[in-house]
Amino acid sequence: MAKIRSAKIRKILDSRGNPTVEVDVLISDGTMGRAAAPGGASKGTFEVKDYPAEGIDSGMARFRETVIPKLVGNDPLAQATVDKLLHSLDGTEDFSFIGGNIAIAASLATAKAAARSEGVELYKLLLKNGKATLPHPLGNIIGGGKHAINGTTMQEFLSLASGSSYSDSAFANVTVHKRTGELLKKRFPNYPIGLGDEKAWVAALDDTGAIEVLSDAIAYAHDKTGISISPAIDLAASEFYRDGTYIYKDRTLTKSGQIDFISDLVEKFSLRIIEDPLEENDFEGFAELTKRVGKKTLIVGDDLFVTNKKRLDKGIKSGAANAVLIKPNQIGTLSDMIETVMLAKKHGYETVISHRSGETEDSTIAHLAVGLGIRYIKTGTIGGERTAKHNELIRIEEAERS
Ligand code: 2PG
Ligand code: MG
Repeated sequence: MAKIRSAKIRKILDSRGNPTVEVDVLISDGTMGRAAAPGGASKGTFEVKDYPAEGIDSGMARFRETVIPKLVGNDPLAQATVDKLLHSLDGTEDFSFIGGNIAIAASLATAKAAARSEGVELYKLLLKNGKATLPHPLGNIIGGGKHAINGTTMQEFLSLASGSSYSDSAFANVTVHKRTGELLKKRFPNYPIGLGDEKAWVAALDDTGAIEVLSDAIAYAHDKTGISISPAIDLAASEFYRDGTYIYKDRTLTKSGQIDFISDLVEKFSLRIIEDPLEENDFEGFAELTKRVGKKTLIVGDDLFVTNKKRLDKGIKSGAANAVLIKPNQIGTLSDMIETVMLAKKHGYETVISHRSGETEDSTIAHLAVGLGIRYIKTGTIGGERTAKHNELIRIEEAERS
């Protein structure tokens, strides 16, 4: 049986230039697994802590001193055992001793090492004997919130392409992105237009204006490609919620005003996916909105559920949302993440795996999407750290066809 021989941790740059971590897990048979953690900007309050309060360096030192010696000797295929070990050596509820980003990098590096050692791709190891299905890409087209300076109030305006292949869908989203750039140039001939953290367009639009431009670009891309494409939004509403109100540049809404506003947007623009339309504590508001528009659209909990099984369970019991966003570093281990995906599936909740706004070239979420049969992947449209995931999915699709 192959065993973990050693592990290494290093500090690397993420796409914003912020420090993040990468872990290598080395196996006795000479193989290795490597995984890097991403970083969020609009983080949910209930996520595990990405690093200890003392900082990334102290998390790395604790990992070297406390975790690596105990990882050595474990079977890399025993993912649950390794993940339990990470929890017990950390010793806190929220990974605040070693840091959730360090835990997830170690957990995913172990999974990748196990796959290497078995001579298979990670998605195959996770699939076991199941059939591989590629997800649908959800690409960020226009951005604001915490991902852009002076952008829209809502964080993301996305395009969801459902072509007959992953590759066609990813390129259809690119067509929407390119067309949006042209439309913005026409609309603001005398203003500079740029890209935000996830390479979505940033312009002087209000939120409804952004959905209008997105819808025009989608209509154009549909005509060009013949692929069915729908608009979607991630409000990241906790970021503009203050004292019971949602504060936009052009309006301030109460909770019921917010629910009406979103319901109207669903009707008017046929939005297919709406993420975090209400603040992260408002299970009741999520339930009300789900009752109103949940038959037509997916209401996704990101900051609401933070990939946490207990919070998802609370949502299921109260009818809050009908889909969950899955971000591995929100919960800290692959085993925890899988439990949340399984719980969602058991109760008919849709699953959307997601990048973070600060990313690396690591493409593990592409494998998790296919390996766990996750229906959608939100991982940007363009930009190297985003295309790393698309291109890996294109490779997986090719391997599954041949
Ligand atoms: C989100 C994510 C990714 P962040 O809110 O869904 O788009 O943003 O990583 O900043 O939390
Ligand atoms: Mg979100």
